[in-house]
Amino acid sequence: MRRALITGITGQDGAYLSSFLLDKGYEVHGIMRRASTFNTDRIDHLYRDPHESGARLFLHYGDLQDGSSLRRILQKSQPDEVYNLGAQSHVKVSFELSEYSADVVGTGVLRLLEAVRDFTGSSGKQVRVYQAGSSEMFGAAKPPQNETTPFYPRSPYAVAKVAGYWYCVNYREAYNMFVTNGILFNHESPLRGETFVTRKITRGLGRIKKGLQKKLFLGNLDARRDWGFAGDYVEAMWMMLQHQEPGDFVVATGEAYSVRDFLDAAGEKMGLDWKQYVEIDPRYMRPTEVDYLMGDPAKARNTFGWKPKVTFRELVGMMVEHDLELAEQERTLMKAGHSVALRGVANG
Ligand code: NAP
Ligand code: G4F
Repeated sequence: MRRALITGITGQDGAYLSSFLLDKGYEVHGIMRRASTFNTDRIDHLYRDPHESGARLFLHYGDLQDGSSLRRILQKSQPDEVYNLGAQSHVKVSFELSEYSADVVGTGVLRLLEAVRDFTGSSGKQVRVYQAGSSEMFGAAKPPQNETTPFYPRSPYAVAKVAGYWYCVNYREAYNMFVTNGILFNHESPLRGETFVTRKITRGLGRIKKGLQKKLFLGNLDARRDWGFAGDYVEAMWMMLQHQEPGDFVVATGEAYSVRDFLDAAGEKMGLDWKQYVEIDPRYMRPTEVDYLMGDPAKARNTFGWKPKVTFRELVGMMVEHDLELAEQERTLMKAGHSVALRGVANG
């Protein structure tokens, strides 16, 4: 049985990737952070008590800021493949938590690569590493962006991702390690964090539709992104590690839409004129914005045959449906006298 270790298993991609690898017959190990509240909602449905026979998903406390935890977990889990998805992944928040973001997103990659290098040395086991690179690394570079486009990062998060990218290239060349950089453009789903713009929109409009919220406050509506479905993108991560050689691969749909386009599509699907409810709040603007990301995924398509399955409209539709249902559940709880979560406080 092949074994995979995933950092960031409790995040959106971690949940989709775990499910994908379990379906492929893998034993999956995940690194989770200790938190004072439960942070495993996205993977609870995949988890079985390890005392039960047949359990194939195992969770370990660890942190990308703590190299010794990474080393211990590598020894325990003996993985064939490591997927480094852990990150403080919110671009706007990285302007506020800049040193912390640099440490987790940039230096965290170095800690993990060092731990894998030593693990390979002591165990003799060849490990394949996937690094979650980002289209944010292209930042202000002109679209369409591909593997040869020079990076021009525009946030502490993006600068740290560029550092992580180059650590990976360096370890590949210096130690002949199998380390692959995925350069993934934005990918969304009903499991997307609620402070990223797509989910903020489907969640906000869903709550407005059900009478739970009056306004939705957003930032720059003109930014354009290449939005795909997270379920399709985790398949690309896996395909990259099955390819005979490591490399750097852009994963994108090749189409871009503005935040305004997303609002139009979500509003239409909900039967709601979003213009009546959306207001601009400057606190959601970024000190340096990334205006236009649109990827060219030709290399991934030609090298290992990956292409996206879910269209933009289907993606919006699936998120809208999910969040209307969630808002309906909240309304039911409210009617029964329960308090519902305060939204819009987080700086998203
Ligand atoms: P996400 O939902 O924000 O999940 C991030 C994960 O990282 C969570 O499991 C989080 O744990 C964990 N994490 C945070 N700090 C950590 C630390 N110090 N040590 C270990 N784990 C830590 O992000 P995502 O959307 O799944 O993205 C996965 C990866 O792809 C990230 O590296 C992101 O930067 C990158 N990426 C994402 C996209 C996208 O559009 N989604 C595009 C390109 C690249 P908690 O649950 O405890 O917070
Ligand atoms: O949804 P976003 O926060 O995603 P962003 O900044 O593109 O970053 C995401 O994708 C990256 C890949 O390109 C990942 F690496 C990263 O980890 C993350 O997953 O913002 C998208 C756009 C931005 O231009 C932002 O300024 O939407 C604009 N926006 C407008 N109003 C807003 C808002 N973004 C957020 N989060 N909240 C708003 O109210």
